[in-house]
Amino acid sequence: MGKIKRIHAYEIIDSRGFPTIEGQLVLDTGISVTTSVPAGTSLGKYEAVELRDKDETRMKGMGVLQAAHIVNELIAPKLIGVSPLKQHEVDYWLIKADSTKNKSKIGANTILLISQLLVKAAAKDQGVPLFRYINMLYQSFFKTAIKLTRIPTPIFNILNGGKHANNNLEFQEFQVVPSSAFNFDSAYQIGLSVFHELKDVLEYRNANISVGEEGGFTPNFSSNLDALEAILETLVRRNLKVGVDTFLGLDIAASHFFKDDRYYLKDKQHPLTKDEYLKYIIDLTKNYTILVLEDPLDQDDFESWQKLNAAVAKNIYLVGDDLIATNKERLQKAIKQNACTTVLVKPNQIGTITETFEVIDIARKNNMNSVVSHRSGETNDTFIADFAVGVQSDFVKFGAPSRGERVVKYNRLWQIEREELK
Ligand code: 2PG
Ligand code: MG
Repeated sequence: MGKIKRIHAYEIIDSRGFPTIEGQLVLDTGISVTTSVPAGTSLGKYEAVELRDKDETRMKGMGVLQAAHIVNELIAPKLIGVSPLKQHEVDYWLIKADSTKNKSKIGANTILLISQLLVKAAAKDQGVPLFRYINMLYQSFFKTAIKLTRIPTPIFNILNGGKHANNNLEFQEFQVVPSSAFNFDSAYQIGLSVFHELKDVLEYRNANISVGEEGGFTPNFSSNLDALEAILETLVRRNLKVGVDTFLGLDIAASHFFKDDRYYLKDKQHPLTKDEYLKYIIDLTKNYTILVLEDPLDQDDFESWQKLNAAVAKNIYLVGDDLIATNKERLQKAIKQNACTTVLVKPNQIGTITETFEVIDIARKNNMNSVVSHRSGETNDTFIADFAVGVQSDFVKFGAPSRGERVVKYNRLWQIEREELK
C-alpha cells in the first residue's frame, strides 16, 4: 500500500481562458495521478469560496497562484507519508485547517484539489477503476449497498442563455433529456442527433449557430419561449416523441434575474411579482411538458419553491442548484420545507469529496433524486464522470455533446458502459 511522497500544484487554463488549479500526487510506490478543479460562471450565493489572487494586473484577477502556494508550502509537507486511503480523515483535517464556514481561508478550489487527488491515487493504489473505488468508498462511509448497475441518464444542454451567453435569453440552459429507459449509448446518439438537427433548424431560421460557454447554441431569439419552440421543432424533425423518447429540461438560474422581490423577463411588460412569476412557471411546465426544472426560482425564495413543488406534476424533477449549493444544511432546510425533489451535486460548491458524499446520502435517505454536474468553466479532467457512476446518481449534466471539455466526460461514460458495465 502506497504512501504520499509528493504533491505539487500549479495553474492551468480552463475552458473559459481563466486559470484554475491542477496538481500531481506521487506515491512512494511510483504511482502518479493528476487532477484539476472546475469553476462556475453563474455562481450561487451559498457556494463555498474559490481562492483567487485578485491581482487585477494578472489574468483579470483570476489567478490561483496563492492556492497553488498553499498546497505546495502548507498542505503538501503535512501529507507526506500519509496513506491516500485516509479520505475521511484528510478531508476533515482540511475542513478544520480552513476553519471558516464557506472555506474562504484556503479556498474550496485548493481543498477540492487535494480531496480529488487522494481519491484518484487511492483507486490506482488499489488497482481498481476510479468509479469502482468511488463506489467502494461511498459504501464504506455510509454502510449502504449501492450497486453499480447503470450509467446515469445524461441531460444535454443544447442551447445556452443567461450568464453563459450574450444573447437575449434569461434562461441559462435549454436541455434535452433522453428517456432513462435508454442505455448511455442510445441516449448519447439521441443527444447528438438533436444537437445536429437543432443547428439546421437555427440556420433555417437565420439564427446564430455559434456556441456558448457549455457548448450549446446561442441564438439571439427574443424570448425563452422561442428557444423552446425551436427545440420542439427539432425533436419532431428527428421523429422523437416528446414525453416518451425524449424530454425537455431547463436550468432557469432564476436568481440572476430576481431583484427587489421581482422577476425580470424581457418579454413581459413589467417585472413579475412572485405570484405572477410562479403562475408563469407552472404554466410553462404544463405547456411544454418540462421534465427537469432546475432553479426556476430565486435561491432565497423558499416560500415560492414550496408552493411550486406542491403545484407541479409529481413526475417533474424540481432541481435545487443555487438553492442548495451542495451544502448539507441547505439541503436539510430544503427537505424540511419540501422545496424540491432533486439535488444538483457539484463537488466544488462544497470543497471535499466527503461532504459531497454526505449530501448525496442525505438526499438518498430522503427519497430525493440527484444530478451530478460539471461547471461552465471546465478542464479535460473526467473525474466527475467516474464520480457520477460511482455514486449512481440519477442524472448527469455535462453540457452539450460538443466541445472537448464536455465530450471528454460523456466519452468517459460511454467507455465505462462499453468496457465495464455491460
Ligand atoms: C449550473 C452550472 C453548470 P455554472 O448553473 O448548473 O451547468 O453553471 O458552472 O456557471 O454555475
Ligand atoms: Mg444550475
